Amino acid sequence: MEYIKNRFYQKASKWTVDYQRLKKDHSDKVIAQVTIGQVLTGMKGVPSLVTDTSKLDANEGIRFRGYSIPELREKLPRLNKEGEPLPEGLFYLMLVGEIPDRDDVLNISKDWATRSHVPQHTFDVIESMPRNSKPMTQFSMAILSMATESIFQKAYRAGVNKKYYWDTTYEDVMNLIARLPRIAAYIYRREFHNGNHIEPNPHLDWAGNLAHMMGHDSEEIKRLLRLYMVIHADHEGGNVSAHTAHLVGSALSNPYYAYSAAMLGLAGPLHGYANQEVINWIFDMQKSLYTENPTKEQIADYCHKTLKDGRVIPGYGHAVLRKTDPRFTAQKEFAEKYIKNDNLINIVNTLYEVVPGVLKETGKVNNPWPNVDAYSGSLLYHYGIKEYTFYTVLFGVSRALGVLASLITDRLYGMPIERPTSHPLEWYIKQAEGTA
Ligand code: HAX
Repeated sequence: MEYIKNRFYQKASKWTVDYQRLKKDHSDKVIAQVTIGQVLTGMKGVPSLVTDTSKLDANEGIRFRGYSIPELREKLPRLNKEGEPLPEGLFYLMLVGEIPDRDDVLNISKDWATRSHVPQHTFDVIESMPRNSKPMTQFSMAILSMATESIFQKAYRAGVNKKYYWDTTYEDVMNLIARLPRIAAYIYRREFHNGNHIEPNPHLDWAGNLAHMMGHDSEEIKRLLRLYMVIHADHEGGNVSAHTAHLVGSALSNPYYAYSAAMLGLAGPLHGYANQEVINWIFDMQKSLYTENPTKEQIADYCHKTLKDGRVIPGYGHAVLRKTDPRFTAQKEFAEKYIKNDNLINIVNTLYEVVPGVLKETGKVNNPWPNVDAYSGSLLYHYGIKEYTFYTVLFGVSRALGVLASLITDRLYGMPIERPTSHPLEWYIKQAEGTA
């Protein structure tokens, strides 16, 4: 599969020249000012990262190398006419910067199948963890345990020239992505199917094989997981999981370390764990209202109660977006096309009518609209993946595509260790008062 690596290198070498030229000739150019408000609210809007794979617009949502989600669903190769695009194609697009043809995508599927062997000690690490370890803990630990396999780390220790760091990073990234479905499915089957594991099928695509190894072999679930893996793959560079992978990777930690750390960020309830919280919260609502079919008014009351209790409504709001997340819309359209009358999906749709108004009433929520996590759980649940404490792992499998593609370019560009400046609170107070 050398040709994809070579194609990436041809394209990315030109970007590297731009990166180095910008650094050399324009380092003094001022591009933004930073306010105290930005420092105190999570550095929102501070341009400080270089990420080529995707860009998030507050109103329009995500574009991957310039393509919106509807455009990707139209243009990326798929296995059959009716299906969803293969995530392999999105990975190629994010890495190389061009829409791949069908052969490129099938070749990546094959390449990942040949790289997908998970070392036995990784399964042993998973097995050694108590049954009450959260699936995301197991997932992150399993990824970390594979650092023994890092080709980058071995090459670094052997004294490889820094201009070749990207090459072994590429190999690690391809191996790591290839193995994630097996690891995720293993954790799932251990946790929810008495350790009755299912071997991979090397003839299946990456997402199809994940569904197969989880024991959900229908074409419908495979189609859903392909969509799921595409829409969760990247969200520019500043979100917690992407930023963590970049930050840890900037110390030249190997890709297994960087991605294991990223997964611990994704596991937080304000980030990827929100996809579990949504379902949990809806079930709590049904229990507390003694009905499976709450009315619009009951749902609105429950939302008010959640806010009164000092909690967030999961699946709503975003640090950057200011409109309905197109990843939410893609899933809603999928449900409208394929699913007739599902109770949980009906509730998710009613929430969409109710929650934005409730959040607007607070006067403080900057984005009252739903994000990707508001819909995803209800679709998985509908197709029989009901074990919602596992949902963030599926998000984690997908997120690898974007952030690890970025890690390869980080290394090719020769990005330095990341090291922003911090000050004591007193320093900011003096700045505000003009007494510094
Ligand atoms: N419910 C209740 N209050 C909310 C809220 C929500 N869904 N979204 C924001 N707020 C509150 C914030 O907690 C904050 O309150 P305080 O001033 O009292 O601290 C205020 O509104 C302003 O916050 P913001 O500027 O609108 O939002 P942030 O950028 O600080 O946070 C979050 C963005 C996504 C973390 C936030 O909207 C949230 O907590 N949402 C619910 C959890 C969620 O769905 N997370 C997933 C986000 C998408 C993602 O990363 N997926 O992986």
